[in-house]
Amino acid sequence: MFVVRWILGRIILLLNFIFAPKKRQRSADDQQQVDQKAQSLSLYQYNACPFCVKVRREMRRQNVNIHLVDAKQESNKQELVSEGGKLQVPCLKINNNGKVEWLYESKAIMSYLNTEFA
Ligand SMILES: N[C@@H](CCC(=O)N[C@@H](CS)C(=O)NCC(=O)O)C(=O)O
Repeated sequence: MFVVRWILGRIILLLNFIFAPKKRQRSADDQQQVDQKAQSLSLYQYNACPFCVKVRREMRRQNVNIHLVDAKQESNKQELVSEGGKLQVPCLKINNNGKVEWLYESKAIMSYLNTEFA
């Protein structure tokens, strides 16, 4: 089972690489604003999880550089469970001027990115 999942994960990563979406273009000023806004966000994720790949593709589409946190690493995993509430990726950590919100579900995260950055 582990091997099958590993192989499927590599196939997803390969397809994602080959069919990478086109990055949205902005003026340098607009991009700087987007980059600044994105500093308040972190995406807890696994590299080969299909739901995480979907969100990362949306990030690329929107040209938003969000800090990626590997939730396989024990300390990150513990932080996600204790502060977010459960071990599920992708999860977007949103820091609203010190008020932290944990957004689960790939669809909800993609819709958040669309609303905030489109
Ligand atoms: N409905 C969720 C599904 C997310 C999901 O199933 N994530 C899996 C990884 S692909 C997970 O977090 N599993 C928990 C674990 O690995 O312990 C979404 O769309 O984000």
